[in-house]
Amino acid sequence: MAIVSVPTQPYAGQQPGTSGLRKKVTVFQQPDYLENFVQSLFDCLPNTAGQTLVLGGDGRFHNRVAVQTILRMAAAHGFGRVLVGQRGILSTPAVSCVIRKHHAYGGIVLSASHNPGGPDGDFGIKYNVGNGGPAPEKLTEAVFARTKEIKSYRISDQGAPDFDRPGTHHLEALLVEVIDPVADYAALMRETFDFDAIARLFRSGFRVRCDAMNAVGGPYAKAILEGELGAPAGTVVNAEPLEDFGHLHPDPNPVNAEDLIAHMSAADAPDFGCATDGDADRNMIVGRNFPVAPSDSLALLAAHATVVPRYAKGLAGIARSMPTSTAADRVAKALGIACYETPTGWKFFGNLLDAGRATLCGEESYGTGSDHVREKDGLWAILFWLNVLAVRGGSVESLVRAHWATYGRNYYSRHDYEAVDSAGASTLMAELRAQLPRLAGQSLNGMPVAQADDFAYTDPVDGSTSSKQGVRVIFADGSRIVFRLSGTGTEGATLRVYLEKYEADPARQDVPTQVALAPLIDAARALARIEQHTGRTEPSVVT
Ligand code: VG1
Ligand code: CO
Repeated sequence: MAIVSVPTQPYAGQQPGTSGLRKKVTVFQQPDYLENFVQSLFDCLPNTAGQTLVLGGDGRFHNRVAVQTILRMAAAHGFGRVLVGQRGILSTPAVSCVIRKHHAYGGIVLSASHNPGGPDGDFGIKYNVGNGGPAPEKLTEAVFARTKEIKSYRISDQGAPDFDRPGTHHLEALLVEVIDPVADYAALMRETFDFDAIARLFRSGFRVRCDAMNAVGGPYAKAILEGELGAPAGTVVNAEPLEDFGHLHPDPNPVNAEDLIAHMSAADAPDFGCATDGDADRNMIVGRNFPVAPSDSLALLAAHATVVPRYAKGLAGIARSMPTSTAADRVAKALGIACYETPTGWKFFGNLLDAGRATLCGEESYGTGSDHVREKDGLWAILFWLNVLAVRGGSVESLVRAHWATYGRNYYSRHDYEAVDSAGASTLMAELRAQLPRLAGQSLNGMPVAQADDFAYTDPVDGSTSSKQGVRVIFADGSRIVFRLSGTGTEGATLRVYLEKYEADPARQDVPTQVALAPLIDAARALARIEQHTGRTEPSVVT
């Protein structure tokens, strides 16, 4: 058995986006495509000799092949140990948890998250650093630069060991430990939440429907909700991770999780509905006939955080991504704690969490998390809600309405124009940017603009800067329109338009969201000339 050096040619465009390198499966199946990227990554990681790497994925098509390749490459690179999830399975938050608990050097997550899977779907690879969080931009840019000049990669010519059963194997000098994907994560949840209170809630007859969408959240939700907390068998549905997610699109929003929405609108609806995405870092919360906006969820969890044992002493601060609604800012203000506004993507929360400046973080895209790991965490958010409901009583809807009555309601929606022509989308953004200097002081659709800019961020901890993170138009009453292009799509470009309007008066908090936002929607379409640039009169997805 030997380590061999294989000559290779660079591939163009191996550029990590918002959340790792994400491409069609067919792209990843090209000869040496994954190998080139992994070698480029390893080349950018200093002092890995003898270190521990964590490895797993969401079980989608190509996951197993990729695990085998990466094990053989880790063995050729001098790592001491790889902790690999049994059957190649580890959710994104579980990778983060395992890295931290075992003081690993870093970890690799094989997932294209909420993108569709299967042979015609997407695949992805993300690298997480020693704090358990996504690689910072400095590292992902270095890896991309390296992919352009790679000439060879190193790999063991030995076959990868069996990772379907627990056990320990040697591959060259590398120790491969097959770990239970759930155990460390379940232990962390047990330390975080009041499991007795949640178990009592289930014993009282409280009914939950948890839709894992045939993705990686299933084993975690089954073990914890049904196994540990005593929820009846069948509480978790679509619980087996399938290579093609059973043709579901594991993107938990009211559009893609329509089956859950239908169950939650039925006459005999359960008390609480929830879903997780492909890699189980996202969550959707639904009450009876009542989907909760992710931005509201972050604000509400922050407001009730002290009922959770881990946060009993209060929060250090809250962080949200820029397009996320300002509902959390109002809670932070009331609590007298800091609120940070970061660019889109979880990597920007890492420093704030490490420095103890923020405890809870969230994004409008169904992502919520805290300092318990360095990723957003779907099941954690579900358990947080159950803990709050168990202690506070009431229903999902009554909790949200009480929140609005106290803090006001931030009407919120995101309009996605998916798979549009890339050149048109770039021109649209360029035209918007060109208009920025003269927008402030003007009125759009009768609404005076207070501020218009291209969001730039300086990390308060390490001083690093990120510019061009999204065009935002802020109106005099605090309403906002944000425009940005997605960094996770694999077809053409996706334009995201984020819309937000604040309403303090409880008598006006019950308008349908799209109606409440209509003047902003019209203003956004006209300002960005969306139809002219994309050819679309309507968004493809509204959440
Ligand atoms: C999207 C979301 C962003 C999220 C990212 C990764 O990015 O908008 O909030 O952090 O996906 O989520 P973009 O660039 O397409 O807007 V996941 O669940 O893929 O790790
Ligand atoms: Co995800």
